[in-house]
Amino acid sequence: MPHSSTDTALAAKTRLRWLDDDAVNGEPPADALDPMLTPAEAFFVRNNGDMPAAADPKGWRLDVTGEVERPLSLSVAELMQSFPVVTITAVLECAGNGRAFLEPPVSGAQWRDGAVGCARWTGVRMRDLLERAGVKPSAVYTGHHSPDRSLTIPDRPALSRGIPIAKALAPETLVAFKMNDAPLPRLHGGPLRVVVPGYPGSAWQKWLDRLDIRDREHDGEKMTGTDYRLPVVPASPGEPFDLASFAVITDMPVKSVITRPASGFRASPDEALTVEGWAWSGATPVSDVRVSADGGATWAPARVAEAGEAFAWRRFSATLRLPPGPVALMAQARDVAGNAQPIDHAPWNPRGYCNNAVHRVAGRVM
Ligand SMILES: Nc1nc2c(c(=O)[nH]1)N[C@H]1C(S)=C(S)[C@@H](COP(=O)(O)O)O[C@H]1N2
Ligand SMILES: [Mo]
Repeated sequence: MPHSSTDTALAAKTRLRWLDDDAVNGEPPADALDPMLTPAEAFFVRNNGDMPAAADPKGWRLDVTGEVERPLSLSVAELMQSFPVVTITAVLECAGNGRAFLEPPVSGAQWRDGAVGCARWTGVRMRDLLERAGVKPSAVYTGHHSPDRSLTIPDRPALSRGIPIAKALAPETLVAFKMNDAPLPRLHGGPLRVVVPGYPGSAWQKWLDRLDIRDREHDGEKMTGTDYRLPVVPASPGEPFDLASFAVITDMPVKSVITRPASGFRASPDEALTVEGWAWSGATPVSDVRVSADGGATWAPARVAEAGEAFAWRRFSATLRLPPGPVALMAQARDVAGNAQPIDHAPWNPRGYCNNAVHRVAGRVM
């Protein structure tokens, strides 16, 4: 890994492949995503800049500022004691997951399939904080702030994003201090991070120390230009594009990942092969999943576990009998609005976001 750190938290990330990047960025292989709750050693890490030095949760404060009647300043202990504590199981996916498969390629962290995970997030509702502060009618957006800094431009924030006020007030949006029932690790934003189920990972600000309420769409670091924005009309590689036609990504597309068998598997023609994995989406629920072992010529419906929590991923599995030879397994999920994962290519965009093309796992029946 590029970070010759003795940091035990990094060393414990045994399933991550570290990307060639100055910031700490790493993802697991798809088969490491097999458990319902992604274990710490396999949960991807995405940093846009440096990381705050080991933060002492005792000294940490969260300020609520901007378009509110009563600005707040709370310690982590006060936050935990002053509001109802809730736990939500939700998928966290980086908008750049799958970027490595875009054609033609685009620059940026070359995530393959693993910049996604599912965890139990425990914290307080952002809504409760904002009700305590008294949101003014002028409020339209949040601005999230944290102390991590850009690695290239001194003193500039690494990232400062926000969400529409309606999502900030939605019951699933949290300021979290636990992940999978353990104190939120520093690598994942401890002591406090934003949890915005259904939104791209960039909205899930880590090391949150200020929640600023804005009277316009937030214009913090990586909120403008092509950053975490998609063209609302199709874009073509090499052609000029009009920034005015780009909109902030506020929803993640339907997607799935095959976690079993693992890439490079060997199976016997005498035994049925079970193909399993996870399907998830943003605001529009998953409806069904189908699998193919012949490049999409034929498909078999997968069994999909009943919907549990709205933003958790759902298990799918299908049992196939395959003749000897090389196989490429594919899974295609669809949402209740009829949007299906593209078989070959998701719409190209200049920054390579939201590539939800089907996942392929190659192996051999012999
Ligand atoms: N302060 C801060 N928060 C951040 C980031 C960052 O660079 N700095 N990266 C964001 C992005 S782009 C993603 S995908 C998620 C990744 O969360 P994780 O590292 O816990 O997996 O954190 C988000 N929150
Ligand atoms: Mo991200």
